[in-house]
Amino acid sequence: MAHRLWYTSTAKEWVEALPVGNGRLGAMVFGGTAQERLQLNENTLWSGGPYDPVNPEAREALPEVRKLIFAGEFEKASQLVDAKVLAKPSGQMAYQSIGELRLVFPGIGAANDYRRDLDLDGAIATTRFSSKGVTHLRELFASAPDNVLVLRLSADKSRSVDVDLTFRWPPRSRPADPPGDELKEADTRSPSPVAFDDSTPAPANLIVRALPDGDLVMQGRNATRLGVPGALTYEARARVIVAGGTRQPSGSSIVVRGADSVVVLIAMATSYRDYQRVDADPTALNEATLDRAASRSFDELLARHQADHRRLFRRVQIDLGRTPAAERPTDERVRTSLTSDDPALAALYFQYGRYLLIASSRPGSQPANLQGVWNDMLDPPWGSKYTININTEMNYWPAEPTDLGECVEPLIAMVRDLSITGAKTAQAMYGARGWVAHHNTDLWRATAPIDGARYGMWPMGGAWLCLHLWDHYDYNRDARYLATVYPLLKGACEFFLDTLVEHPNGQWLVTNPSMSPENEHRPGVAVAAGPAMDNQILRDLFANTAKAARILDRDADFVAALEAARKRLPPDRIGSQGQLQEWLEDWDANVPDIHHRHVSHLYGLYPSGQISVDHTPELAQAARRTLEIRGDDATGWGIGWRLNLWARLRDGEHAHAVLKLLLGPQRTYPNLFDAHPPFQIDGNFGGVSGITEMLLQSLKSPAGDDEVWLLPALPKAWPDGSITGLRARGGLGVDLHWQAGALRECRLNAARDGHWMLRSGRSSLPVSIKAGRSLTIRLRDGVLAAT
Ligand code: FUC
Repeated sequence: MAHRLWYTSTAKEWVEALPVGNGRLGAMVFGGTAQERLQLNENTLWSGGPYDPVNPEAREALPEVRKLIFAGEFEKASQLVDAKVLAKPSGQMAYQSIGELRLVFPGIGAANDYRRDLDLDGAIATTRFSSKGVTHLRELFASAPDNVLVLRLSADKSRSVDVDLTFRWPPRSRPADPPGDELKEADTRSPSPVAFDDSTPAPANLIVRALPDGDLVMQGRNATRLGVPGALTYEARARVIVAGGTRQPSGSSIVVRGADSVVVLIAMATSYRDYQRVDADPTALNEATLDRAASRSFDELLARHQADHRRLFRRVQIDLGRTPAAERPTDERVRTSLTSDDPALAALYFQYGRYLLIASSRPGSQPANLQGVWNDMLDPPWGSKYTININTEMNYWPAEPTDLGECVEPLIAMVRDLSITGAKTAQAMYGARGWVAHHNTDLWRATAPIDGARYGMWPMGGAWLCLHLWDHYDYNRDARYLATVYPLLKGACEFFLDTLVEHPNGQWLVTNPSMSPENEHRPGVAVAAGPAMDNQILRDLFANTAKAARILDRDADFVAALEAARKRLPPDRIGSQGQLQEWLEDWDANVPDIHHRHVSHLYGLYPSGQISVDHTPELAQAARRTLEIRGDDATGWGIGWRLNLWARLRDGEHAHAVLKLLLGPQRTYPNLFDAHPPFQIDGNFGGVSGITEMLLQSLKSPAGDDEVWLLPALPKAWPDGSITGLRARGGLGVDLHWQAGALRECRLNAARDGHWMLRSGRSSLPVSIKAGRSLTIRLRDGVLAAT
């Protein structure tokens, strides 16, 4: 089924422009007619250079901080963390836009029959309009196999393409924000991007020029930030290939006249090799890339790109039904989505999210950051970095279930780096073995706590990321892969074996200092010992690592130590309001913000499966109570998380109401980017996993069996539909078709031998399937049966 975003007018703001990306490179296209902008990104262009911000004073201060926390002196503990424990600098580096390619089309007058669109299946953005009797067509895609952006300008009359091209640095910056706080949307949206903004002077050392041989280049140096000197050089290079017509360099522009068509190949690179080495040669890289790409025709480049994209994208197909609302332009659908009946918008959002993950996270690229790979600023909100107390994890929630496991590779590679930088932090700050990462990281893999005690004093970021390493195994069960990440899991555990401390009750082992991200339990104070989320994450980390050791037949003593520690982690507790307690003490009713966006203590329900309607009904009920008290409305990602949680509670109607909020104009921009606000991509990805969780859940029973829930939270609004190509743990492919609100047929395709417990409503059916075989299941009178 064709999934397209489409519009009848030019983008007026960045959040109306359309994204293309190949993991490494990103571009936003505005669809201007007489003037066009491609806002450009390269995923290693961040400020600063290799640095290690660990504060050596921390080690001495931490025992005192622990004491203060156990004594209930939270304000003092928080002040001591601010004074002695935070990293130096206490902020990290920011992801930078490289700038833009500007195109001016001198011959173009008033445009009619205007349309621009993004075809998610073809991964190509197109602008089409006519002016003075000529129809103009502009196509843009980002090729992973050829590592370039490809733009073609053409017209239906020969010799009709006249264009001046030049590069320009990013047009604007923003004042820095107080860390962690919510931003005002007005501070973060571009004024009128299609009209060029020339207000910012060129950064020092920036060069833009047109070379006589036809390349346009922009070269520069990244920014210094927080005293960390900019250590990267970068280059954007466009090769302008003209059919018919003339091409002339002119100062910092290339001037094309009377062409039949123009193909512009854009390569971008920096001197970044890895988080320690910055000696790559961007010019040599770009020249080689462009020479290779220019040896292929546009059609060949497009065919290679689309084959590559479709290999991933087409694995999953979704149909949630179609109403007349689906005939309208995308921006209108978003504007009216709160009141319209438009199930196809949810399907479009689902496939758009998969498109965005494919476009922002590919083997060899950086992981998707807070904005994927798309950022038009030098100083974007929260540095557009990796916030690993929810946001980065959420980015990867849909990857395994929607069969984009390859896209997780950059995340795994980042954790590998963090295990090295984080080992230094563990040693220097805590005197501990293993490795630790706090609530944020960046291109340079900084791992020490930043921003302030109430945001950063949380040693669990690396441990949470380890769940993704494990899930990548669990969806595929490839022991060779598991052996490659086992040392990372083990190192993450070692840190906690060394730093968990005995609670004054003499029973529990708890984290201290820590916090429940980023919620204050009294005004201005978040530091605490053993918040619920930490215990839940550690239960998963210890159990998964012990399982991995057993599978790999290693480290029996270590497994015993993990199991002993795991038994002493505090259990989840139910508080006086019937809610799941966020902390060891029942503070929930008196916190400054009972509607806080984070729902950290519900990690146990989703993404983890420790809490479930079947196996821990009281805790599931308490989680529901917490969600009711917290309320549905939140930031974009906050709503995205709530969606997944309501799906796990198997409440399809509530999940659907939350999804509507997410798709509403407050939380979704005209280009379907998620609005925190401002734009933050995690909500897009949380939305995809939430829709998936409504249709299929892959869980573990306490005995360790793989349970597969079919249509666990199907809402009335989607009576008929299908989704094919989803994946469940253990290498199981799942296709679902439903009718009149009930399962019609489920086809299971096993990639490896396995046993699964299928569940639907009150019915369950154990199945065993051999690798490469399929099985078809039907629901008859509410009972699952193999056909
Ligand atoms: C966390 C969240 C904020 C924001 C930031 C990037 O600090 O609490 O809402 O998403 O990350």
